[in-house]
Amino acid sequence: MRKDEVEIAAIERAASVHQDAMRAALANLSIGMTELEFCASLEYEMKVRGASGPSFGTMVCSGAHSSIIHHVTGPGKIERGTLLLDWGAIVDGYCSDMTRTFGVGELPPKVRELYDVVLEAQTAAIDACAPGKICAEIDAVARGIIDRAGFGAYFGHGLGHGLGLDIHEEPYFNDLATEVALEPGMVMTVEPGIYLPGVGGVRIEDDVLITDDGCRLLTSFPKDPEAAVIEPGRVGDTIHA
Ligand SMILES: [Mn+2]
Repeated sequence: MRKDEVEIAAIERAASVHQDAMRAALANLSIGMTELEFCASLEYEMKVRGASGPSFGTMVCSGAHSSIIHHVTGPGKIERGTLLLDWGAIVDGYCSDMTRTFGVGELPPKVRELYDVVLEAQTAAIDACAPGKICAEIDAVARGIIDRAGFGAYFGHGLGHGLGLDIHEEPYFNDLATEVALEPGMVMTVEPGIYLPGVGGVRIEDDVLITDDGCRLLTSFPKDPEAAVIEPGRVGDTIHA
């Protein structure tokens, strides 16, 4: 569960590859391409940057598909509106994992409402990560914010998981992890979400390293609501940091 410096460096390389690949793939995104076409483009861009493969089945969820937690990337077309992307790379045997929710042309108003709640929950949970904190309590930080916003019934999974050689490792952020404390060297995802059936979903996920006095983000892709709105055909311009 505790990664050493060599392992952490590999996870950071994987994160760098998956983020650079997304910038390249988004620059070539266009309305009407299928989820599978975008998936192939993204996985191509990861591999040309040195990934041995995606760290799990890349999720491209267009429109209402974003409300399906385990949507399988398919032949549906990418339209104007919500586009949820969950992806990661394997580099030197180690996994990265990230989710961003974009608005192609626009974030629909209801989805933008969800976005603000999910981002607040994710930010608060990351801020709470530190050695000695109980994993269930970190989960509760995010869940409490989503509950109070009225969407508790629509956050149907745990807050996150360890990652390293495997995409899902101990420990886990969920309500069962009442006796597991964070320790320096643990690498965790923080990925709250809200999914309204038939309307759309939002999930925002980053990878964090638990440090001696708190935590440090290993991923850095923009996530403010303005950065989430992308214009097909020239989206690379808006995403580049
Ligand atoms: Mn994950």
